[in-house]
Amino acid sequence: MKIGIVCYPTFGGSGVVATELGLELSKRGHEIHFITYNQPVRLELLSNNVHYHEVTVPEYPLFHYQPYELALSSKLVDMVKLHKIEIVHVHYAIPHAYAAYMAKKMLNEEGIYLPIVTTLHGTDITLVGNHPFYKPAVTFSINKSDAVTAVSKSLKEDTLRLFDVKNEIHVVPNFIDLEKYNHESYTDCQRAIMAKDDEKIIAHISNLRPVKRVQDVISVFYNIQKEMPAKLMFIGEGPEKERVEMRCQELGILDQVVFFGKSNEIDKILRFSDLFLLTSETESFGLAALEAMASGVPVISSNTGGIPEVNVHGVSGFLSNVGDVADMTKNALYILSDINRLNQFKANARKEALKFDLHKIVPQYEAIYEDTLAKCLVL
Ligand code: GMT
Repeated sequence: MKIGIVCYPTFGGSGVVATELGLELSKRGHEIHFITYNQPVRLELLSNNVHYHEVTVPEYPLFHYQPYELALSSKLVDMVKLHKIEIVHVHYAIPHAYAAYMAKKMLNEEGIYLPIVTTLHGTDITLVGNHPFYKPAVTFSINKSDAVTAVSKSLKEDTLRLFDVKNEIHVVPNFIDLEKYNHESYTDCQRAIMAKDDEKIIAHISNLRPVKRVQDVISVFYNIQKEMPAKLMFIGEGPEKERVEMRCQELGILDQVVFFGKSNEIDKILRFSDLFLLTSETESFGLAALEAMASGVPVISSNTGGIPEVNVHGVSGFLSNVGDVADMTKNALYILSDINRLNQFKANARKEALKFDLHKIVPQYEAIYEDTLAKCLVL
């Protein structure tokens, strides 16, 4: 199949999933066309089967806001015609599903039918999409898609509760390339760069938006390091970073926290981590928790949204109510304080991650594309 993929090209989870999906589909023989405003961060190599088409929005003094949707829908029309793209898969409803629908209508005028698959990722439904400014357009775009998927059961339920959706929503969970997190080649001397032998390594990865409640990460880590030597690997950039740095300084733990910024070496950092913290207010899936689990890192998380579908309480880690720092600390210390118990949780985490093996999940998307194309041919 010739498949167009529209996504945010950033470090956010939806962009990562879209990129990994495109790469795996290309290995499975499909021709993939990424259409977005930058080359996706995890898309290192382009090949015969993987193409990238940049959407540019020309500056004009009259524009107070640059009309990205307009540029995207025009680019989609051009690329579909030029490369004979058969189906477009958009990740994150805003504004991608809307722009794809406009492209579809334009192509219809020329007798070309373009099926659209929309994947809902989380904040496009639970935070931003639900805002009255966007809700009518998001509802419309979901209902006009030829197929809709959500990355967890919880997100499907949220979508049905918050929007007047007429379409069926298929749950296709996020996935992981387990090979990438199989770290036989990394040596212990690389651990020494991050921490001393007796220090436990705690990790957090996010885009540091308020929804991630990163101050809770700092509070839990502060409590842990009072009980045992520990270091915090803090990975990501975002609006909360400065406040986090200031708080670490106030608490006197700045030298125990390593700020990595945006990193392409997450797998290496996770390889040596003992515990992963995900304290979000809301989280439709929690891809970062799955990446940690695939690396054999147990997860201490909040029990919100789709996280319980990934992190299994008492098996791969523990779940606590949002903001319950005391319970998160108790659970973290329970895992970290006994080496046999820690090793058991590490093994469990890796085992739970196997459920999300990309070889099991990617064929589900292929089946949706095939069904959608077949359905559209009949129309
Ligand atoms: O919240 C983020 O970190 C970014 C956001 C995105 O769309 O880029 O993540 C959402 O999609 C991810 C991939 O499906 C999910 O793993 C995240 O849980 C989800 N974030 C939220 O729901 C807050």
